[in-house]
Amino acid sequence: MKLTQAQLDAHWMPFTANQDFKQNPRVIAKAEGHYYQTIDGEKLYDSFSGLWTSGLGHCHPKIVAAVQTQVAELDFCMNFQLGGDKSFILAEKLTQLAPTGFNRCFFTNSGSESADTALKIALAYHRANGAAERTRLIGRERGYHGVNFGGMSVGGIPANRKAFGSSFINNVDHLPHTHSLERSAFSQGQPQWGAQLADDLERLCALHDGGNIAAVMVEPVAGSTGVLPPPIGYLERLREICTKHGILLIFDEVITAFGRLGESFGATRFNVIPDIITTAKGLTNGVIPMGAVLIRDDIYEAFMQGPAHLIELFHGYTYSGHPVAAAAGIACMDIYQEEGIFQQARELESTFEEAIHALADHPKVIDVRNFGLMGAIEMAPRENGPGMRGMEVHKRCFWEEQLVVRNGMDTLQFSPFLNSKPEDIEMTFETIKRVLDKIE
Ligand code: PXG
Repeated sequence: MKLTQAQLDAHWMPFTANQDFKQNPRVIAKAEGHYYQTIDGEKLYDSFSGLWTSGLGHCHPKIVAAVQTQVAELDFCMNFQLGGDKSFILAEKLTQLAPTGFNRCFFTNSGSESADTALKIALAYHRANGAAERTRLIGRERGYHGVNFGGMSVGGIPANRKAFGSSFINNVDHLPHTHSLERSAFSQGQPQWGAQLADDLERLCALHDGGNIAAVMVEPVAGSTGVLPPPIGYLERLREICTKHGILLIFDEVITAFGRLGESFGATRFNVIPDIITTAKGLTNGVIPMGAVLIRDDIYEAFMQGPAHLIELFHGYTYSGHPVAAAAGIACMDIYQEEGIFQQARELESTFEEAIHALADHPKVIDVRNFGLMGAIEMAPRENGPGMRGMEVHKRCFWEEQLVVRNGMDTLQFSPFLNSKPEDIEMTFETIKRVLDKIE
């Protein structure tokens, strides 16, 4: 069924060029496995697994069944001073998957809420621990931690700062981002250059006194700003400096958790263990919105010292631990384990790396980056319009090649399914090459 113009116009779409979209809308009606189906019945391969969300493929029958059963059994439950059974079951499964010592989990509904929850826990932890002066937060240029005020402030997205920066939270500083076209373009995996950029944290500790800093938040691999793998040794150095100054290290693993890096978490892949981990997306395979913040035991314990009848952390969402989302999460954790999904993803890495780097010598391409099953192809911007080339690739792939491709300005981003067929990964980049050859 076609949508009417009134229906299209009524929806103010997120992170979308609404005026352009509504002239020629790209509307999806169904999905199955690795394919979308448009409202006109056209089948399209999804090279972005949803929005980094759906690594197991769309409409996975086991998740669908779990959701269907749950919604008929317990649709909603007040989660304050009461609790639906499924959230506890999921919490235990998550903590079993998490690095050793992370035995506590706080539920949210999105990556943005996970980021703000983690920042609030960090601030409240220091206060509970007798260090209320630790209030400064450190993020990183090109960091993305969602759209709420905490995450935007700690994030390093220029467009957010331009539009909303006047109302950001105080006491935030930023480390430099780690990307250098001059020094590390076309790196396969982690760049050799750049570990020393972590030393900027020492400079900030000298400036503000490390004892005033609450937390540092980074993505182990920056995702939405174009896939920036950490230079070799960089995360280790951040961990070292945080430990030295008693600063909490928060990994935003909204993209990197649950197999995207061939392991349960980026933390385990890099063998750098933070103090707090934020997640969302792959937690439910994108089926029902949900996020989770994983917390080290000693941080949780610091809160559990007051009178037993009082609320220890004054925070929560109406839908924290929503039973239907939790049921989807439980099904996902079971599938990840039973089907050996993280191992499958790990085994696809070399195919992916080879296929994406085949575009490296294309004249329009100025960088190719990859780590795990995250990848980006950066194209030179057109002189008369940065972002136009990327958008044209997205549209041509959609209309002419039956391929959904994500672009952020002139950078194409790839998030193949964790259970992709190798030939589909190869097809994706052959298609991209064909389109790059065609466009200006
Ligand atoms: N942290 C990270 C690392 C993310 O990637 C969020 C937090 C926010 O999550 P929610 O669920 O509130 O959107 C994200 C979201 C892209 C793209 O094109 C990625 C995201 C959002 C929009 C675009 O890569 N990731």
